[in-house]
Amino acid sequence: MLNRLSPQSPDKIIGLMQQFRADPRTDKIDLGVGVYRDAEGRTPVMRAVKAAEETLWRTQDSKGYVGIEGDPAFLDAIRTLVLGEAVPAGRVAAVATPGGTGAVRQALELVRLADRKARVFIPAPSWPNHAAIVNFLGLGEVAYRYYDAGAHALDISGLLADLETTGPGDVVILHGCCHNPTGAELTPADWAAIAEILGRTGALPLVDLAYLGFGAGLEADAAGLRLLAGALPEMLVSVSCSKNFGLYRERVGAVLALTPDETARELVRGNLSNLNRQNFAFPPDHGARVVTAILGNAELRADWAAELETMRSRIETLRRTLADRLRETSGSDRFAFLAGQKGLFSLIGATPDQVAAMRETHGVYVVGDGRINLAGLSETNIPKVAEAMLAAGL
Ligand code: PLP
Ligand code: TYF
Repeated sequence: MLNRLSPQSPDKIIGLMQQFRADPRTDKIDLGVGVYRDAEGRTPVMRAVKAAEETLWRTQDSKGYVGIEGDPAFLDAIRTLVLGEAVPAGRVAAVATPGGTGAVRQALELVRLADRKARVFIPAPSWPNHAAIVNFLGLGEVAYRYYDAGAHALDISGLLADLETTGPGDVVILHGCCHNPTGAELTPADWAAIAEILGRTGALPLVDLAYLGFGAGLEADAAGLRLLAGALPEMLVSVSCSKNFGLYRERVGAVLALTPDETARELVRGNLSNLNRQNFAFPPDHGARVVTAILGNAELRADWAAELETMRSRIETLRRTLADRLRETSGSDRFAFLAGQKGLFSLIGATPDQVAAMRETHGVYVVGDGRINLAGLSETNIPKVAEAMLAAGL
Protein backbone atom coordinates (compact mmCIF):
# COMPACT_ATOMS: atom_id res chain seq x y z
CA MET A 1 0.00 0.00 0.00
CA LEU A 2 2.43 2.66 1.12
CA ASN A 3 4.68 2.16 -1.90
CA ARG A 4 1.85 3.59 -3.99
CA LEU A 5 2.51 7.03 -2.49
CA SER A 6 4.09 9.71 -4.64
CA PRO A 7 6.77 12.11 -3.38
CA GLN A 8 5.61 15.46 -1.98
CA SER A 9 7.39 18.77 -2.34
CA PRO A 10 8.64 19.92 1.07
CA ASP A 11 7.77 23.25 2.71
CA LYS A 12 10.51 25.59 1.42
CA ILE A 13 10.52 27.85 4.46
CA ILE A 14 10.88 24.92 6.88
CA GLY A 15 13.52 23.40 4.57
CA LEU A 16 15.53 26.62 4.76
CA MET A 17 15.25 26.58 8.58
CA GLN A 18 16.84 23.12 8.61
CA GLN A 19 19.53 24.14 6.11
CA PHE A 20 20.39 27.10 8.36
CA ARG A 21 20.72 24.85 11.42
CA ALA A 22 23.09 22.54 9.53
CA ASP A 23 25.36 25.42 8.38
CA PRO A 24 28.54 25.35 10.55
CA ARG A 25 29.44 29.03 9.96
CA THR A 26 29.23 30.94 13.24
CA ASP A 27 28.50 34.29 11.60
CA LYS A 28 25.48 33.00 9.62
CA ILE A 29 22.31 35.12 9.74
CA ASP A 30 18.78 33.68 9.61
CA LEU A 31 16.29 35.94 7.82
CA GLY A 32 14.15 32.94 6.84
CA VAL A 33 11.33 31.48 8.92
CA GLY A 34 8.90 34.02 10.38
CA VAL A 35 9.61 34.05 14.07
CA TYR A 36 10.27 37.11 16.21
CA ARG A 37 13.80 37.49 17.55
CA ASP A 38 15.17 39.83 20.21
CA ALA A 39 18.51 41.68 20.11
CA GLU A 40 20.31 38.49 21.21
CA GLY A 41 18.69 36.51 18.41
CA ARG A 42 16.42 34.56 20.77
CA THR A 43 12.71 33.88 20.37
CA PRO A 44 11.77 34.47 24.01
CA VAL A 45 8.90 33.13 26.09
CA MET A 46 6.95 36.32 26.86
CA ARG A 47 6.86 37.47 30.50
CA ALA A 48 3.08 37.24 30.80
CA VAL A 49 3.17 33.72 29.32
CA LYS A 50 5.69 32.59 31.95
CA ALA A 51 3.58 34.11 34.72
CA ALA A 52 0.36 32.55 33.44
CA GLU A 53 2.03 29.17 33.01
CA GLU A 54 3.34 29.29 36.56
CA THR A 55 -0.15 29.96 37.95
CA LEU A 56 -1.59 27.30 35.69
CA TRP A 57 0.95 24.76 36.89
CA ARG A 58 0.05 25.53 40.52
CA THR A 59 -3.72 25.62 40.14
CA GLN A 60 -4.63 23.23 37.34
CA ASP A 61 -5.95 20.04 38.91
CA SER A 62 -6.99 18.09 35.82
CA LYS A 63 -5.92 17.50 32.27
CA GLY A 64 -9.27 15.90 31.40
CA TYR A 65 -10.82 16.63 28.02
CA VAL A 66 -12.30 20.08 27.55
CA GLY A 67 -14.68 20.18 24.55
CA ILE A 68 -14.60 19.61 20.81
CA GLU A 69 -14.86 23.35 20.19
CA GLY A 70 -12.23 24.32 22.76
CA ASP A 71 -12.66 26.31 25.98
CA PRO A 72 -15.56 28.81 25.64
CA ALA A 73 -13.62 31.35 27.74
CA PHE A 74 -10.74 31.21 25.21
CA LEU A 75 -13.13 31.68 22.29
CA ASP A 76 -14.79 34.65 24.01
CA ALA A 77 -11.42 36.23 24.75
CA ILE A 78 -10.24 35.82 21.15
CA ARG A 79 -13.52 37.10 19.71
CA THR A 80 -13.26 40.24 21.83
CA LEU A 81 -9.55 40.75 21.11
CA VAL A 82 -10.08 40.46 17.36
CA LEU A 83 -13.55 41.85 16.69
CA GLY A 84 -13.94 44.24 19.65
CA GLU A 85 -17.43 45.72 19.59
CA ALA A 86 -17.72 45.52 15.79
CA VAL A 87 -20.41 42.81 15.89
CA PRO A 88 -22.71 41.28 18.53
CA ALA A 89 -21.44 38.04 20.08
CA GLY A 90 -24.65 36.31 18.98
CA ARG A 91 -23.56 36.51 15.35
CA VAL A 92 -20.16 34.83 15.84
CA ALA A 93 -19.47 31.08 15.80
CA ALA A 94 -16.01 30.06 16.99
CA VAL A 95 -13.85 26.99 17.47
CA ALA A 96 -10.29 26.57 18.73
CA THR A 97 -7.77 25.01 16.34
CA PRO A 98 -4.16 23.83 16.37
CA GLY A 99 -2.51 27.15 15.46
CA GLY A 100 -3.39 29.58 12.72
CA THR A 101 -2.62 26.96 10.08
CA GLY A 102 -5.25 24.72 11.66
CA ALA A 103 -7.64 27.68 11.57
CA VAL A 104 -7.02 28.31 7.86
CA ARG A 105 -7.54 24.61 7.21
CA GLN A 106 -10.80 24.39 9.20
CA ALA A 107 -12.12 27.60 7.62
CA LEU A 108 -11.45 26.27 4.11
CA GLU A 109 -12.94 22.88 5.02
CA LEU A 110 -16.06 24.76 6.16
CA VAL A 111 -16.17 26.48 2.76
CA ARG A 112 -15.87 23.10 1.05
CA LEU A 113 -18.73 21.67 3.12
CA ALA A 114 -20.86 24.58 1.91
CA ASP A 115 -19.74 24.45 -1.72
CA ARG A 116 -17.32 21.91 -3.18
CA LYS A 117 -16.92 24.10 -6.26
CA ALA A 118 -15.99 27.27 -4.38
CA ARG A 119 -13.15 29.33 -5.83
CA VAL A 120 -10.65 30.85 -3.43
CA PHE A 121 -9.00 34.15 -4.40
CA ILE A 122 -5.47 34.36 -3.01
CA PRO A 123 -3.30 37.50 -3.09
CA ALA A 124 -0.25 37.32 -5.37
CA PRO A 125 2.02 36.67 -3.61
CA SER A 126 0.86 35.06 -0.36
CA TRP A 127 1.93 32.68 2.39
CA PRO A 128 2.53 29.41 0.43
CA ASN A 129 0.24 27.37 2.68
CA HIS A 130 -2.83 29.25 1.42
CA ALA A 131 -2.55 27.81 -2.09
CA ALA A 132 -1.27 24.48 -0.73
CA ILE A 133 -4.35 23.95 1.47
CA VAL A 134 -6.78 25.22 -1.19
CA ASN A 135 -5.32 22.75 -3.71
CA PHE A 136 -5.16 19.89 -1.21
CA LEU A 137 -8.87 20.36 -0.54
CA GLY A 138 -9.64 20.42 -4.26
CA LEU A 139 -11.04 23.95 -4.20
CA GLY A 140 -10.47 26.32 -7.10
CA GLU A 141 -7.44 28.59 -6.77
CA VAL A 142 -7.53 32.07 -8.33
CA ALA A 143 -4.72 34.60 -7.85
CA TYR A 144 -5.63 38.26 -7.46
CA ARG A 145 -3.23 41.16 -7.91
CA TYR A 146 -1.84 42.46 -4.64
CA TYR A 147 1.73 43.66 -5.02
CA ASP A 148 3.58 45.65 -7.67
CA ALA A 149 7.08 44.17 -7.39
CA GLY A 150 8.63 46.92 -9.53
CA ALA A 151 7.19 49.67 -7.36
CA HIS A 152 7.68 47.65 -4.09
CA ALA A 153 4.12 48.64 -3.20
CA LEU A 154 0.52 47.52 -2.97
CA ASP A 155 -1.22 47.29 -6.36
CA ILE A 156 -4.54 48.61 -5.13
CA SER A 157 -6.09 49.29 -8.53
CA GLY A 158 -5.20 45.75 -9.71
CA LEU A 159 -6.55 44.31 -6.45
CA LEU A 160 -9.88 46.14 -6.67
CA ALA A 161 -10.29 45.30 -10.37
CA ASP A 162 -9.68 41.59 -9.67
CA LEU A 163 -12.08 41.51 -6.71
CA GLU A 164 -14.76 43.01 -8.99
CA THR A 165 -14.71 39.64 -10.81
CA THR A 166 -15.76 37.70 -7.66
CA GLY A 167 -19.25 36.34 -7.05
CA PRO A 168 -21.36 34.57 -4.41
CA GLY A 169 -19.53 31.21 -4.81
CA ASP A 170 -16.13 32.78 -4.13
CA VAL A 171 -13.92 33.24 -1.08
CA VAL A 172 -11.32 36.01 -0.85
CA ILE A 173 -8.31 35.46 1.41
CA LEU A 174 -7.06 38.73 2.92
CA HIS A 175 -4.19 39.15 5.37
CA GLY A 176 -5.55 41.02 8.41
CA CYS A 177 -2.29 42.96 8.77
CA CYS A 178 1.46 42.57 8.15
CA HIS A 179 1.06 40.92 4.74
CA ASN A 180 3.25 37.81 4.37
CA PRO A 181 5.56 38.07 2.38
CA THR A 182 5.36 41.71 1.19
CA GLY A 183 4.75 43.86 4.29
CA ALA A 184 2.53 46.01 2.04
CA GLU A 185 -0.54 47.05 4.04
CA LEU A 186 -4.08 47.97 3.06
CA THR A 187 -5.11 51.47 4.21
CA PRO A 188 -8.48 52.03 5.94
CA ALA A 189 -9.74 53.46 2.62
CA ASP A 190 -8.60 50.27 0.83
CA TRP A 191 -10.48 48.12 3.37
CA ALA A 192 -13.60 50.26 2.84
CA ALA A 193 -13.32 49.82 -0.94
CA ILE A 194 -12.94 46.04 -0.51
CA ALA A 195 -15.98 45.94 1.80
CA GLU A 196 -18.03 47.83 -0.78
CA ILE A 197 -17.04 45.42 -3.58
CA LEU A 198 -17.59 42.22 -1.57
CA GLY A 199 -20.91 43.59 -0.32
CA ARG A 200 -21.96 43.94 -3.94
CA THR A 201 -20.49 40.70 -5.40
CA GLY A 202 -21.47 38.49 -2.46
CA ALA A 203 -18.01 36.89 -2.14
CA LEU A 204 -17.00 35.71 1.34
CA PRO A 205 -13.85 37.18 2.94
CA LEU A 206 -11.49 34.88 4.85
CA VAL A 207 -9.22 37.16 6.86
CA ASP A 208 -6.02 35.47 7.99
CA LEU A 209 -4.80 37.20 11.14
CA ALA A 210 -1.39 35.88 12.18
CA TYR A 211 0.41 39.09 13.22
CA LEU A 212 -2.08 41.15 15.25
CA GLY A 213 -0.03 43.76 17.13
CA PHE A 214 3.06 43.62 14.90
CA GLY A 215 1.99 46.22 12.33
CA ALA A 216 0.71 49.51 13.71
CA GLY A 217 -0.52 48.24 17.11
CA LEU A 218 -3.25 45.97 18.52
CA GLU A 219 -6.21 48.25 17.74
CA ALA A 220 -4.97 49.62 14.42
CA ASP A 221 -4.13 46.14 13.12
CA ALA A 222 -7.68 44.95 13.78
CA ALA A 223 -9.37 48.01 12.27
CA GLY A 224 -9.53 46.71 8.69
CA LEU A 225 -11.17 43.41 9.48
CA ARG A 226 -13.54 45.13 11.94
CA LEU A 227 -14.58 47.43 9.13
CA LEU A 228 -15.40 44.39 6.98
CA ALA A 229 -17.24 42.78 9.92
CA GLY A 230 -19.39 45.88 10.35
CA ALA A 231 -20.27 46.03 6.66
CA LEU A 232 -20.86 42.42 5.59
CA PRO A 233 -23.29 39.68 6.63
CA GLU A 234 -20.69 36.91 6.63
CA MET A 235 -16.95 36.68 7.19
CA LEU A 236 -14.41 34.08 8.32
CA VAL A 237 -11.34 34.94 10.39
CA SER A 238 -8.44 32.57 11.06
CA VAL A 239 -6.56 33.66 14.15
CA SER A 240 -3.05 32.64 15.21
CA CYS A 241 -1.54 33.27 18.65
CA SER A 242 1.85 31.92 17.56
CA LYS A 243 3.60 35.25 17.03
CA ASN A 244 1.83 37.77 19.24
CA PHE A 245 1.91 35.50 22.30
CA GLY A 246 5.15 33.77 21.27
CA LEU A 247 3.35 30.42 21.64
CA TYR A 248 4.50 28.94 18.32
CA ARG A 249 4.95 25.31 19.31
CA GLU A 250 1.92 25.18 21.58
CA ARG A 251 -0.37 25.51 18.53
CA VAL A 252 -2.93 28.12 19.56
CA GLY A 253 -5.50 29.41 17.10
CA ALA A 254 -9.19 29.82 16.35
CA VAL A 255 -11.70 30.23 13.56
CA LEU A 256 -14.23 33.01 14.00
CA ALA A 257 -17.23 32.90 11.68
CA LEU A 258 -19.44 35.96 11.40
CA THR A 259 -23.00 35.01 10.42
CA PRO A 260 -26.13 37.07 9.65
CA ASP A 261 -28.10 35.95 12.72
CA GLU A 262 -28.21 33.45 15.61
CA THR A 263 -29.91 30.70 13.59
CA ALA A 264 -27.12 30.82 11.01
CA ARG A 265 -24.60 30.99 13.83
CA GLU A 266 -25.86 27.66 15.25
CA LEU A 267 -25.64 25.99 11.84
CA VAL A 268 -22.07 27.21 11.32
CA ARG A 269 -21.05 26.33 14.88
CA GLY A 270 -22.34 22.79 14.41
CA ASN A 271 -20.38 22.41 11.19
CA LEU A 272 -17.15 23.80 12.65
CA SER A 273 -17.60 21.54 15.65
CA ASN A 274 -18.04 18.52 13.38
CA LEU A 275 -14.89 19.46 11.44
CA ASN A 276 -12.88 19.57 14.67
CA ARG A 277 -14.34 16.18 15.60
CA GLN A 278 -13.40 14.66 12.25
CA ASN A 279 -9.88 16.04 12.18
CA PHE A 280 -8.58 15.89 15.76
CA ALA A 281 -11.56 15.88 18.14
CA PHE A 282 -10.06 18.13 20.83
CA PRO A 283 -7.91 21.17 20.00
CA PRO A 284 -4.72 21.74 22.07
CA ASP A 285 -5.56 23.38 25.40
CA HIS A 286 -2.41 24.47 27.24
CA GLY A 287 -1.52 27.49 25.11
CA ALA A 288 -5.16 28.52 24.74
CA ARG A 289 -5.53 28.50 28.53
CA VAL A 290 -2.42 30.67 28.87
CA VAL A 291 -3.87 33.19 26.39
CA THR A 292 -7.20 33.20 28.24
CA ALA A 293 -5.44 33.82 31.57
CA ILE A 294 -3.46 36.72 30.10
CA LEU A 295 -6.40 38.40 28.38
CA GLY A 296 -8.61 37.95 31.45
CA ASN A 297 -6.22 39.52 33.96
CA ALA A 298 -5.69 43.30 33.75
CA GLU A 299 -2.10 43.17 35.01
CA LEU A 300 -0.97 40.29 32.80
CA ARG A 301 -2.76 41.76 29.82
CA ALA A 302 -1.06 45.14 30.24
CA ASP A 303 2.34 43.49 30.56
CA TRP A 304 1.70 41.34 27.48
CA ALA A 305 0.59 44.37 25.45
CA ALA A 306 3.65 46.32 26.59
CA GLU A 307 6.05 43.53 25.63
CA LEU A 308 4.31 43.09 22.28
CA GLU A 309 4.63 46.84 21.68
CA THR A 310 8.37 46.60 22.40
CA MET A 311 8.63 43.82 19.82
CA ARG A 312 6.63 45.81 17.28
CA SER A 313 8.69 48.95 17.67
CA ARG A 314 11.96 46.97 17.56
CA ILE A 315 10.97 45.72 14.11
CA GLU A 316 10.22 49.29 13.01
CA THR A 317 13.63 50.41 14.22
CA LEU A 318 15.33 47.52 12.41
CA ARG A 319 13.47 48.44 9.22
CA ARG A 320 14.66 52.05 9.43
CA THR A 321 18.22 51.05 10.33
CA LEU A 322 18.53 48.64 7.40
CA ALA A 323 17.01 51.19 4.98
CA ASP A 324 19.41 53.89 6.27
CA ARG A 325 22.43 51.60 5.97
CA LEU A 326 21.47 50.65 2.42
CA ARG A 327 21.01 54.31 1.52
CA GLU A 328 24.50 55.13 2.82
CA THR A 329 26.27 52.19 1.22
CA SER A 330 24.41 52.15 -2.11
CA GLY A 331 24.16 55.91 -2.45
CA SER A 332 20.56 55.50 -3.59
CA ASP A 333 17.05 55.53 -2.19
CA ARG A 334 15.94 52.31 -3.82
CA PHE A 335 15.51 50.47 -0.52
CA ALA A 336 13.48 53.21 1.21
CA PHE A 337 10.36 51.02 0.91
CA LEU A 338 11.72 48.72 3.64
CA ALA A 339 11.22 51.42 6.29
CA GLY A 340 7.56 52.02 5.43
CA GLN A 341 6.33 48.43 5.23
CA LYS A 342 4.84 46.61 8.23
CA GLY A 343 5.38 43.42 10.15
CA LEU A 344 8.04 40.77 9.95
CA PHE A 345 8.46 40.54 6.20
CA SER A 346 9.48 42.40 3.07
CA LEU A 347 10.55 41.29 -0.39
CA ILE A 348 14.00 42.64 -1.26
CA GLY A 349 13.49 41.94 -4.97
CA ALA A 350 16.20 39.24 -5.19
CA THR A 351 16.29 36.61 -7.93
CA PRO A 352 16.83 32.95 -6.91
CA ASP A 353 20.49 33.32 -7.96
CA GLN A 354 20.92 36.39 -5.79
CA VAL A 355 19.28 34.56 -2.86
CA ALA A 356 21.74 31.68 -3.38
CA ALA A 357 24.71 34.08 -3.57
CA MET A 358 23.74 35.78 -0.30
CA ARG A 359 23.48 32.38 1.39
CA GLU A 360 26.58 30.75 -0.07
CA THR A 361 28.98 33.70 0.03
CA HIS A 362 27.78 35.56 3.11
CA GLY A 363 25.78 33.04 5.15
CA VAL A 364 22.71 35.28 4.93
CA TYR A 365 19.60 33.09 4.68
CA VAL A 366 16.68 34.56 2.75
CA VAL A 367 13.58 32.68 1.49
CA GLY A 368 13.77 31.77 -2.23
CA ASP A 369 11.31 34.46 -3.31
CA GLY A 370 13.55 37.12 -1.73
CA ARG A 371 11.54 37.42 1.49
CA ILE A 372 13.45 38.60 4.53
CA ASN A 373 12.34 38.39 8.15
CA LEU A 374 13.23 41.81 9.51
CA ALA A 375 13.17 40.44 13.08
CA GLY A 376 16.24 38.36 12.20
CA LEU A 377 18.23 41.59 11.92
CA SER A 378 20.15 43.21 14.76
CA GLU A 379 22.18 46.38 15.21
CA THR A 380 25.31 44.25 14.78
CA ASN A 381 24.38 42.19 11.72
CA ILE A 382 22.73 44.93 9.63
CA PRO A 383 26.02 46.10 8.02
CA LYS A 384 26.75 42.54 6.92
CA VAL A 385 23.23 42.00 5.53
CA ALA A 386 23.41 45.29 3.60
CA GLU A 387 26.84 44.29 2.23
CA ALA A 388 25.54 40.85 1.18
CA MET A 389 22.54 42.42 -0.60
CA LEU A 390 24.66 44.89 -2.57
CA ALA A 391 27.38 42.31 -3.33
CA ALA A 392 24.67 40.03 -4.76
CA GLY A 393 23.82 42.84 -7.19
CA LEU A 394 20.66 44.23 -5.61
N1 PLP B 1 -1.11 32.72 8.26
C1 PLP B 1 -0.01 33.40 7.92
C2 PLP B 1 -0.11 34.46 6.88
C3 PLP B 1 1.20 33.10 8.53
O1 PLP B 1 2.29 33.78 8.18
C4 PLP B 1 1.25 32.09 9.51
C5 PLP B 1 2.54 31.74 10.12
O2 PLP B 1 2.92 32.29 11.05
C6 PLP B 1 0.05 31.46 9.86
C7 PLP B 1 -1.10 31.77 9.20
C8 PLP B 1 -0.11 30.40 10.91
O3 PLP B 1 0.87 30.16 11.80
P1 PLP B 1 0.68 29.08 12.96
O4 PLP B 1 0.03 27.89 12.37
O5 PLP B 1 2.07 28.83 13.43
O6 PLP B 1 -0.17 29.72 14.00
O1 TYF C 1 5.86 32.32 6.83
C1 TYF C 1 6.47 31.97 7.85
O2 TYF C 1 7.69 31.93 7.89
C2 TYF C 1 5.66 31.66 9.09
C3 TYF C 1 5.99 30.32 9.72
O3 TYF C 1 4.39 25.73 6.89
C4 TYF C 1 5.53 29.13 8.95
O4 TYF C 1 4.32 31.77 8.76
C5 TYF C 1 6.23 28.73 7.80
C6 TYF C 1 5.86 27.59 7.12
C7 TYF C 1 4.78 26.84 7.57
C8 TYF C 1 4.09 27.25 8.70
C9 TYF C 1 4.47 28.38 9.38
